[in-house]
Amino acid sequence: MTAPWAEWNHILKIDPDKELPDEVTYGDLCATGTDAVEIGGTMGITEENMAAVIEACAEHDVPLYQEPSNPGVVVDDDALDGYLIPTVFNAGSPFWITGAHKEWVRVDGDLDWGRTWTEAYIVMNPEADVAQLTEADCDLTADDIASYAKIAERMFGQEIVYVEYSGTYGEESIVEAAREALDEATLFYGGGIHDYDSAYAMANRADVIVVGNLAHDEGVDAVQETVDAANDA
Ligand code: 1GP
Repeated sequence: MTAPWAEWNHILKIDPDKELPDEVTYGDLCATGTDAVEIGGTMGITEENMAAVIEACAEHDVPLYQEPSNPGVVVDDDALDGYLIPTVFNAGSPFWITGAHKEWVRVDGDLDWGRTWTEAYIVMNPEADVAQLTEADCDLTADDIASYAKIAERMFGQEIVYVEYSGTYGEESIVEAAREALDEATLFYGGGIHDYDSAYAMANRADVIVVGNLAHDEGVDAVQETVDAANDA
């Protein structure tokens, strides 16, 4: 079976801890033509705010994934197409590589494995909450990135490699290094995409671009531009 993300160009990531601009609804965002909505964030995430966003998006016709930041916020909901679970390859603490995952399985028992996948994150913006929380080593060269991408795919069988610059626009050469290292895995890029041009540039380098803050800061038209760019690239 082909993985769903093999056909995607664009993901809209909605952070349940952040407000939407006035007049913007989850329905408007789901209707931008994004290929999937991923619900997740690093700080301030609770089962309640996760569930509220899932419920708001579930009425709309868009693939819906939860990206839990820790086992305590996982929501069991049939409206979800699945769970995309981060594992941070350059984390300083093993908790964020396999530890949180082990706890989830220990506490919850049998997961719905048919709907559960991992994303091999390489976190690159040291200022981002995700970098600080996971104590990520972001001082990495293009060779380091290529090597992480390669081991993710070849040694650890990861189907998704995610170059994450959350909050800032990344180095295009770094994303290219990941691209060149991968044969089969799907490359996600996220961070600082804020308009058509930035979306187009990264969509030419990654398989899938992830747009987050823009939805909360600017709203629907800005997100729409990035969907158009991802599909044009
Ligand atoms: C965050 O990669 C996503 O996990 C998107 O980043 O919020 O900077 O768009 P931005």
